[in-house]
Amino acid sequence: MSLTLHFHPLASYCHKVLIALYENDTPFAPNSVDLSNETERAALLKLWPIGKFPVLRDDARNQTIPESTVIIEYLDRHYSGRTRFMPVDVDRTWQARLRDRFYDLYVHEPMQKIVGDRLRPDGKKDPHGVEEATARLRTSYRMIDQEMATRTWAIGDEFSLADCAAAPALFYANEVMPFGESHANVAAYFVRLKARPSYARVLKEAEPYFAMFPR
Ligand SMILES: N[C@@H](CCC(=O)N[C@@H](CS)C(=O)NCC(=O)O)C(=O)O
Repeated sequence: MSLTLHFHPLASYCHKVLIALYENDTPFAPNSVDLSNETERAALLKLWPIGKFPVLRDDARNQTIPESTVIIEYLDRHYSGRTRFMPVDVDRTWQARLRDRFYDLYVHEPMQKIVGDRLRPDGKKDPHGVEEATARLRTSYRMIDQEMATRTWAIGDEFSLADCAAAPALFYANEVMPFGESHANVAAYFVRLKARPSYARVLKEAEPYFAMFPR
């Protein structure tokens, strides 16, 4: 098999790439990495010294691709299928990239800040950072709620890279700061995402690991 995905079944950015792989039934070998295992961590660092997953290895093209957004763009170009993640229309392309950046930087990142703080030992917590992250999430929910009032998917009628980014970001953000009844359009969009077979499969496979999530 040409493609290997180095990932963890609970990791949100890995979910983003799994959605893209499952959308098109792209064949790949999954390699689950336990970062607390020194050998497995060293192997990941060898591939990508930053030490974060997902990382895609493509033996057929002799390429190692880190970063979820870049992996999805790579899959779209070299292993394309029925779902295209990057729209062909140039204006739709930048809109997909913008929404992808938005969900990564302004939903996923503050969510990770809040979750990460829960894992910090006493005396090393960062309440000010968590306050800033909470405020950022609040703004993002408001923006998403407005735009999803008239859209099915993140950029309109077609599922794209941006929806792969949105699903795991919203899933875990909702765990740390529920959308609530005041964000009905965010909640309805999230229901659509969860009903998408690719993401439903990701969540099902992650289920046995959810107990590891710091609630
Ligand atoms: N910008 C990266 C972020 C990847 C990332 O934050 N991955 C997390 C898992 S969701 C990770 O590897 N965490 C382990 C660590 O930072 O040590 C991407 O889009 O792939």
